[in-house]
Amino acid sequence: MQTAPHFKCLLTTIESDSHTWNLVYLQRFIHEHGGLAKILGCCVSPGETVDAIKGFRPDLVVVSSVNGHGFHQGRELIANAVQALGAYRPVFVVGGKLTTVEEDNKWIRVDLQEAGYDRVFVGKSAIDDFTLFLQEFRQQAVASG
Ligand code: B12
Repeated sequence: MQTAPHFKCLLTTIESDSHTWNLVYLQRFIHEHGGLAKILGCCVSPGETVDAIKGFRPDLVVVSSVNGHGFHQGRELIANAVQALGAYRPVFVVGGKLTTVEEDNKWIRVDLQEAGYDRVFVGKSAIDDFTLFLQEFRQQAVASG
């Protein structure tokens, strides 16, 4: 039996990224963890993401990128969003293959969290870490009604 989703998620990417199977995968994954995930599309400008956040009012925004430009354009995106959204602030996470040098990904996490993301999921443990994150996110959503 299908249960109603416990939280709303907007699934977006950066302006240069035309990959789509990462988005489809994550949509199914978030659905399996109790969320309703709307895919905005590929090659999305920061302005389009901000407009969609204002319209859809998600609890969670997931930025996924695999083309190697996610680190720089992901920073642009969060800077735009923080400035444009004001007091309304959904949880923002970013992940995927964000640079071409991901062996050393600690600095990527630190930098993007300083830029404004709540969590950054990169490297081999990305999906395992995201699973735990989604389990906690769902529990909090259920607890807050
Ligand atoms: C298919 C593909 C394409 C297709 C995309 C078609 C489509 N409709 O999506 C086409 C041919 C268009 C393409 C183009 C390009 N591609 Co391409 N592509 C691939 C390929 C072969 C598979 C990607 C895929 O669909 N995987 C399946 C999905 C389900 O997995 P995924 O994308 O890896 O996502 C997983 C994780 O990354 C992670 N994840 C992703 N996002 C997030 C977010 C969060 C929050 C979390 C937790 C996890 C997470 O979870 C997903 C599931 O495990 C990969 C190589 C590979 N084998 O991975 C290269 C690859 C992604 N492409 C690459 C490149 C460089 C390009 C091009 C620049 C090539 C070129 N010179 O033109 C262009 C860029 C186009 C653009 N503007 O973005 C590089 C990226 C390099 C990097 N980041 O270091 C890769 C890795 C190939 C390589 N080894 O060099 N590509």
